[in-house]
Amino acid sequence: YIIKESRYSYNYALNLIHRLEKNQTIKILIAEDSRPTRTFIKALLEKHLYQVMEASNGLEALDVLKDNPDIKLLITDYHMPEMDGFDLVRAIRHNVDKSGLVIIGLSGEGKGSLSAKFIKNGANDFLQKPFSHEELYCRVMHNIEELELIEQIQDTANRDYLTNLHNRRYYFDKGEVLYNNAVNNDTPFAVAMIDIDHFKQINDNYGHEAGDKVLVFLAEELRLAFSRFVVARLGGEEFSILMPGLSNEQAFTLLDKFRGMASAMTIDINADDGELLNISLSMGVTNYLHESLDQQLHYADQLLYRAKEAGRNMVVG
Ligand code: GH3
Ligand code: MG
Ligand code: MG
Ligand code: MG
Ligand code: MG
Repeated sequence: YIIKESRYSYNYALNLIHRLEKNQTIKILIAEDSRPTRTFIKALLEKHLYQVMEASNGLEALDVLKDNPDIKLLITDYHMPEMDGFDLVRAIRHNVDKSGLVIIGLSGEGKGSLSAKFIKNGANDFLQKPFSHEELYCRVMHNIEELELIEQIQDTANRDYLTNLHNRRYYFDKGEVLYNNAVNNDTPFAVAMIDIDHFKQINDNYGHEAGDKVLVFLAEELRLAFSRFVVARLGGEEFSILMPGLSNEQAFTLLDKFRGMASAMTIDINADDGELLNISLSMGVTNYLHESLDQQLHYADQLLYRAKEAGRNMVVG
């Protein structure tokens, strides 16, 4: 099948194989009042393993989009009853930008100016009727590839290059939303600060690369143990975890369990003599809602400092 379809392009074949491997279905919505046109486009896209949904006008399309936030691409006609293509695009762009949902406008025969208007109203691209199979596939694939590239870039911008944990930028963006939720709903919101004890000694004794290996190792353990929560590397050997919904006691229990586990871990830094490293962690945790996330983090940091003063390898909450 792939070989048959790959007459379109080598890239296209790779893209199909990739999607098959990941067992990934991409959802596309078609808003078009002409049933034959809708059915025609649907059949073509389904051949290429896209999951296709249908709407017969703009209002219906908005409903389908609301119920299916994972739709990646909308193909919309211009002339439709109830709500036309331009109004639909404008309504969508109120909330979702071009990297959130790709929109391809369909304009009728001989109406070139509609294409420009689709773009002006916020569509990513357009197709002029009548279009060939190849034209449809190329536009759809090209736009989805672009969307995936943007998603990759956004993800890279939100991650720490060494550990691949979330970075400060993501932490504070997401944290602000979670913090405001907790304030508005009067729900608990625990914030933890975690710092490796005497980390400088590891660098001094075994080299910076060994230090990096410890950071990568610990980051992976944190990611696994706290997968339900936002885990970020805020800098150096300092990590923070946002735990919405957890009381101070619940958070303390989880963190102390992790602290105990971490102190028992042996880390292979590929030392010449095969030596394995041990580390310990100090932590501060608070779920008292301060006037901002920043303030709460600052308070968690003060508790962390107390853990250091009291002898390290300890959680203070
Ligand atoms: P404490 O128990 O008081 O936290 O002592 P510490 O030595 O862990 O703390 P200190 O703040 O004195 O030193 C932190 C060290 O972390 C210093 C810095 O060189 C090192 N560091 C920061 N970022 C990185 C990194 O990305 N890789 C490595 N290998 N080291 C780093
Ligand atoms: Mg129409
Ligand atoms: Mg320090
Ligand atoms: Mg430290
Ligand atoms: Mg530190």
